[in-house]
Amino acid sequence: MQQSIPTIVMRGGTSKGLYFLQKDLPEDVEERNRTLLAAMGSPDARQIDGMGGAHPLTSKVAIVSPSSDDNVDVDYLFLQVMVDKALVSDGQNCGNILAGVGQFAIEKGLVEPDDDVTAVRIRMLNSGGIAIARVQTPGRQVSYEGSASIDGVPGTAAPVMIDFADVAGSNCGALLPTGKVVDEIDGVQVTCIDNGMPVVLLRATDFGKSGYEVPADLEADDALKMRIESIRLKAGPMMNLGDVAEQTVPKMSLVAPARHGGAVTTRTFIPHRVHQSIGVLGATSVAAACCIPGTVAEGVATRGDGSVLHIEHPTGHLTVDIDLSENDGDFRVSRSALLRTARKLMDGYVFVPEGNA
Ligand code: NQM
Repeated sequence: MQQSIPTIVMRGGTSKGLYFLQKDLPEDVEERNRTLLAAMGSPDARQIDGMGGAHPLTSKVAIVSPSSDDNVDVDYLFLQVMVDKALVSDGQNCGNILAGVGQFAIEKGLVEPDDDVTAVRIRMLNSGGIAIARVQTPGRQVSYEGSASIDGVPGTAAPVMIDFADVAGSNCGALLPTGKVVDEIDGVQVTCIDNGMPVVLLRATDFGKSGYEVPADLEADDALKMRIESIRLKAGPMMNLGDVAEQTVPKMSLVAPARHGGAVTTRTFIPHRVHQSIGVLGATSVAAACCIPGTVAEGVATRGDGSVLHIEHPTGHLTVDIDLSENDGDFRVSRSALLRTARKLMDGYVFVPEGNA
């Protein structure tokens, strides 16, 4: 007999995943991971026997639970289910999937909706830090429809404003985990940064690239991928992440001058496939690097006077509002905020074969 597990399938930002209540999944972590691999159809490049969409951006899981922390409403654990490996990783956060957590928590009765807009305070278990997601709840019902659009998603939907208060250094211990604005790895200048996501910035031109290539062309370049992976494996320990061979961080962002009026253009390895846009916290980390003098973004990025930066990516741009200040060479990010949308796609049960749950 197959096992049925309640789940909501949600598009969160430019990603898609299964959202679960923690109580509906096995408590034992190995058993839970086996269940999630079976639910997604991993390991298999096509994920043909499961719900996964054969790409890391569509093989994601959110686990939501009531929080023991009185300052927040719910806890959110993000899990990346590898597509072609029997591996489930809690080693990174995901701001796109985060965009659907508030709606899920309200739908499942974990948060009482206010009239009009409900601010859901979410503790992010992977990295620490709190996010506030403002969910549209006219008449105290979650509304998914609206006029907000985000690049990388067709059409429009209800806006979800997300505010991050204290995510700098949440994965690596410091905004600039190596203590420097620039390091040299394999003879290439890099900037290692963590404003919510560990990211290594690299100048596209240092790899003979324009930075405007389509993701498929970068993914087809084996020599480029080997160079980037070699740098990533060395950057991991330098960023206090240890051995990152089996981890999905740090992300590797090639940067080039913006072409559409934004601050900078990115092509981001996450870390082996190239993102069709850019991760939410990936973008807040790139935005922070653009605001700090002396990083590899200097001379590449153009930063206006205000706090708003448009981070360009293969399918448009992601706008980040960032408050970054300097005190005696110490950089502090007091707030990063951005707009996302999310949409409920299916509410029901996922079935996994007996022996996997
Ligand atoms: O950086 C993909 C995504 C992400 C992560 C990845 C994300 C973030 O777009 O906050 O959202 O970098 O693995 O879902």
